[in-house]
Amino acid sequence: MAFELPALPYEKTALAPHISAETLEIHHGKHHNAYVVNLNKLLDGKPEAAKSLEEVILGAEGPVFNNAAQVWNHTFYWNSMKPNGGGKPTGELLAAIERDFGSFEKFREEFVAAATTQFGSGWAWLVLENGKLKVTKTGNADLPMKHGQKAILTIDVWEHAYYVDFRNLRPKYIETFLDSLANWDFAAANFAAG
Ligand code: MN3
Repeated sequence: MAFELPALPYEKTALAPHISAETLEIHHGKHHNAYVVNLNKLLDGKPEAAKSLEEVILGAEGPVFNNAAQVWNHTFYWNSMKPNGGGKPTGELLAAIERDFGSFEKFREEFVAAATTQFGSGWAWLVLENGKLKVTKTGNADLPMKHGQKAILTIDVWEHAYYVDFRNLRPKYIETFLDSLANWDFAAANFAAG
C-alpha cells in the first residue's frame, strides 16, 4: 500500500498569527506531500513498499531514506505544535526535564541554541536516550531513530518552515515555537510511551 500524506492535526488557520495558513499550505500541501509522492515513486514495485515507514527509514540510505525520513519528520513536527501551545510541560515530563537539564529554563536555553546553530537545513529535538532526556540537532532528513534515540518533540528549522512568516529571523521563530506553539501534551505522551 502506498504511503499517504496525513491530514494536519488542526485547521490551516489554527496556528496564526504565529504560523500562517500560507506557510501550512506550502509546507504541508507542497513540501510534505512531495516527500510522500517521491517516496512512493522510489518504492514502486519494490518489497519495501509493503513495510512500515519506520522499517523503511531504518533500512534505507540515500534518496529513499531522505524522503521516508522527511515524511516521518513532518508528521511528527505537525504534532509537536498546537493552537495555544507553548509554555511549560507538567507532571512527569517536567520532573524529568528538571532532573536531566537542571531546570526547564536550562532545557529551553539548550533547545534554542541547538535550533539556532543547526547550520543550514535540519531539525532540533528533545529526545530520550538510555532513559535520559537530551537536546539534539540533525541535518537535512536525519532523525533520532537512526541514532537509537526516541523523539519527544521537534522543530523544523529548514527555511521553508519559517521564511514566509519570519523571513530570515530564525531565532524569533524558535522563541515563538516555545512560547506559543509547542505541544507539551504530545511530548508527554511520547515520553510516557518511551
Ligand atoms: Mn519542513
